[in-house]
Amino acid sequence: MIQTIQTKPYTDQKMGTAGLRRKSKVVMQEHYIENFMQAIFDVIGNLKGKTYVLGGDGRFYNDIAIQKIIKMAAANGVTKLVIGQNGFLSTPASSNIILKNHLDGGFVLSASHNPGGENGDFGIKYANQSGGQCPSSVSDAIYQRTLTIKEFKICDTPDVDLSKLGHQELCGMEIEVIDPVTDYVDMMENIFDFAAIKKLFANGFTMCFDAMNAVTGPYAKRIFEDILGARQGSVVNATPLPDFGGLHPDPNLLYAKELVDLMFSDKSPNFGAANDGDGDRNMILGHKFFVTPSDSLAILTDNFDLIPAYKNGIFGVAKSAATSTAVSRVAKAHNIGYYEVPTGWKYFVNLMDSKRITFCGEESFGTGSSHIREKDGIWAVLFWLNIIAATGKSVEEITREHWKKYGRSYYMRFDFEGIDTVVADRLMADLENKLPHLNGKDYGSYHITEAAPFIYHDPVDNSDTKNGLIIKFADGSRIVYRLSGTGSSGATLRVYLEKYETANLSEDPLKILNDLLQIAMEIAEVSQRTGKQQADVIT
Ligand code: VG1
Ligand code: CO
Repeated sequence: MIQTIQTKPYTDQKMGTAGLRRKSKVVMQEHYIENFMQAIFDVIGNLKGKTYVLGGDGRFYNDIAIQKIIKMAAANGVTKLVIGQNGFLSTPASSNIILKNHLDGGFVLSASHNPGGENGDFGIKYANQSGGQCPSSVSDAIYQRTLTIKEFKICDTPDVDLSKLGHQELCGMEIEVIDPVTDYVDMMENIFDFAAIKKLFANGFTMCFDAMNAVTGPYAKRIFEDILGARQGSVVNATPLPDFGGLHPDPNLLYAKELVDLMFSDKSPNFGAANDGDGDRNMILGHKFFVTPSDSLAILTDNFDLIPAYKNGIFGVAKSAATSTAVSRVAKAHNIGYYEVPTGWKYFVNLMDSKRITFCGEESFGTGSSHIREKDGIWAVLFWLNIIAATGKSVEEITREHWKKYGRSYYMRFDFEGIDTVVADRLMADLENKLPHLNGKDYGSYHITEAAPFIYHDPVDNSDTKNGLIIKFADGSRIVYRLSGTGSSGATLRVYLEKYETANLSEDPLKILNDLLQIAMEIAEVSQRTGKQQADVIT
């Protein structure tokens, strides 16, 4: 029943910021998934005795890819797979299952916040026993293996019925189909004060959670409506659909438009939130009010003592270099450790495992803690609800009080998409060469104090990673440039801007950051090189 099938290597199977992410049509090519999975199995080596978790965000091709992976795992000698019912599992739920059951790792079939469908994107994230995505040393070895792959192993059997909960067997491998929601809900109940949040809803508090037709619908319905008592219908777009119902499941001001329009209307609910395709990202909104992810991380960290699971104290906090420095001031005030890492959640894993940090976050709508080794969308929403329940304050009041106490980091990200990769690579290389000459230069009232690539030295495994270029100014302002590692075609240049203010706390961020934007465009010659006068996406 086990077949060995000859294959030819693909040369484009290098993982990016978060696993392998490609156009669906690329992934649908003959043996594409098979080659990639065989390379992973080959690099892991002896699979006897090993158990992995498997599931996805339900996007187009999830059902086909999952059957291929099951049959290949069996043929390669994996002892057991734990699979979410109907092939569904959010990224945070998957990480929890690995940690809770001490599994050897897992696979999440998702291109996260990228659009789905036949003309959209597909992806695979590979986590190891840490519960987080494998480190670069492992993904590099897997990529090398994909370049020389000649054959793969697969069981020639009918498809597995993934709708049926419980145990089955395939080619000598054990399969356990589980409810994807239960364990995750248990974990959340053990972290937050559910009684206080229940009381909040019982007293008439209203919310809208937009699951964007992706994987978090069933989790959100169970937690917010069934358990916490938010009124029925509080969770919208709650059924996972293969094409996300045409939505782009990226929870930001541009793509979560339905929710944003509602929250900025006169009759908005008290609280609004959205998650991305695989449930690891979050956006937080109040009535006519948006919380930047960088501020959210700072606010959650500052309020750790309101949450049952953290009230006895936290280790440090970490952020990606591109994220605003808002949380650094909170870390200083609470006298806890503070780390800046490259973009990508895998860089937080060593810091959590070594108890250096409890909380971490990225500007890209990702926040999380050491309860798992991925960012966690619903966790962030519950954290906000718990703070609101404990303080009786609104999202806007909580945020404004935070700014009053710590000052405000005005922050925006500008994405220039679909750039020719050669043009983008040259822009970054030329800019890097120019950086040493920028030190000490003045642009209007902005004085450059430091211009250098961002290099991270991991204190645990001693690896060094270069990620992006940073220009710092005398007043604390920063410009960060980097190329995206999650796109599926062309290059995306991300330009991140930050300016710290202690007095002007209620300005329009674009007004505050406009001079810096012009400086950022000029220094990198963005318009001349890309032909773009302005960014395609601003968040
Ligand atoms: C983007 C974000 C990064 C995030 C990554 C994965 O990467 O900027 O912060 O960790 O997506 O998010 P990049 O390389 O395109 O900037 V998810 O929700 O895909 O797992
Ligand atoms: Co995601």
